[in-house]
Amino acid sequence: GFKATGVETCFHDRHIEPQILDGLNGHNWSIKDYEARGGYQALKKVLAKDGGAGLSQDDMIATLKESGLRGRGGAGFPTGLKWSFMPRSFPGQKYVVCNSDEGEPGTCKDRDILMFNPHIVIEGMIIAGYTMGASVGYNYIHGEIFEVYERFEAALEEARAAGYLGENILGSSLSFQLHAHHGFGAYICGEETALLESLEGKKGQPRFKPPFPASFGLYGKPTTINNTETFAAVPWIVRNGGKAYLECGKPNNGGTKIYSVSGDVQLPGNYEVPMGTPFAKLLELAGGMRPGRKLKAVIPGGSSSPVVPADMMMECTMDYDSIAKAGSMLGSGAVIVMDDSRCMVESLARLSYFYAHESCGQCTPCREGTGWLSRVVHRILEGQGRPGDLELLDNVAGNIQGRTICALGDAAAMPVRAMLKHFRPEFEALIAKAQPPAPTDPVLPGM
Ligand code: L3W
Ligand code: SF4
Repeated sequence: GFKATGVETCFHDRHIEPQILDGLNGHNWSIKDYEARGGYQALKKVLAKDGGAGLSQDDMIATLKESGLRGRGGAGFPTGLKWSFMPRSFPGQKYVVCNSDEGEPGTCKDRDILMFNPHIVIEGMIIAGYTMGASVGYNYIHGEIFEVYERFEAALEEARAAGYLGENILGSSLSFQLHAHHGFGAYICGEETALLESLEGKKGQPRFKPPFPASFGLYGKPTTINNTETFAAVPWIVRNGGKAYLECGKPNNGGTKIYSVSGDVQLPGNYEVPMGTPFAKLLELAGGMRPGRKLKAVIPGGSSSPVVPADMMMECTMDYDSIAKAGSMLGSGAVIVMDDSRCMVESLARLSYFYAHESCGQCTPCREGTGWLSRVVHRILEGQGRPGDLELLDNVAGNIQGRTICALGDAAAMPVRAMLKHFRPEFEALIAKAQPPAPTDPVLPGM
């Protein structure tokens, strides 16, 4: 069973309260409960409804830049910088979009944020609308978690009834409409431009970038897209200040981060801990390894991030910079833990099948290459590997990487290369034991 944990945040000698998953600590998701915990105070602070001076759009951008908040969906792009890209003087409609199309294997944090603390996302999005002058927002929710969509719809109803959404919010000049939309489970619709296409009612296929959504987004209008957890971080930052958020984490890696810890641990679940928490500490929070088992490797940031062997991982802290130094990516924070019972060929076979299945087929290197990767890894697993297969895998991966429209191609190629780099002997051993395939045509004696 996967458990949704409130958080156990202790970092060296400091105790840091959960900022996003606080809704799990004996509270419920409703607006009353959220308000009792300080909910919508950030919006009131921005709009100067708390007797304060309010925060201008420039103040908001400066606060976010100071906070060190980086995008929680996978790329880690600085949020303050992204929000500053939105053209201020654009005369037409602008949009704010929340990417809740959580589909990365291993990732299941946005689902819990929306289920247990939906108003924190709504509040973050209203503040985003205010900051960027966008009066309409959409939350695109993964299609396979319909109960989450229903929960978010219910929270929207509450927020409208309380006057936090709609025209003249809390009697101010701010207007912001927010709508929920659910997809149908295609992984590629989590890519921001495919998401926009899907939201427009078209087939979810990525667009070429540039232009980036900030200049050409939804219906061709300036649009800012952030991950659910990124919006959810904003109210705390507004209430406590950018500096306080930065100091929760480490330089260039501000705040807390939710890690979905899965695989061979005793207490799989979502854990919100400060950026820079040692991996060893996170592993301990997740109950450690199963009895009698040793850590073999970790995929630290969802299936798209390269695997890291145990000894390297135990040296890492959980933040963008430390994981990058280990040759991987923090990604969306899905920490897949593998013990010494795992076969790396089997793990890679499952991953490569996923990417072949989810490729949208738009570009040849990805459409054809992901299929080749999957088939070759599967034949090695099934005892049909051939000499030269590992070179073939590396060659195909190299011909995908950097040659596609979107990051799915890289995401399929990088894990293959990392597995071959760190666990090559496992692949070689299976190929050395391989039996030649049974002939498909009957061969008559003497022919
Ligand atoms: C304006 C520029 N905007 C960049 C914006 C851009 C985007 C953000 C990051 O991939 C990764 C991928 C997956 N002017 C800009 C600009 N932007 N330059 O900044 O952009 P980018 O291209 O670095 O990344 P991306 O295409 O958003 C995201 C990896 O995340 N991943 C996937 C996770 C999946 C989930 C999920 O299922 N929920 O999170 C995990 O590792 O492989 O590398 O907004 O527009 N000059
Ligand atoms: Fe589609 Fe793959 Fe090309 Fe992305 S890289 S646009 S998923 S074919």
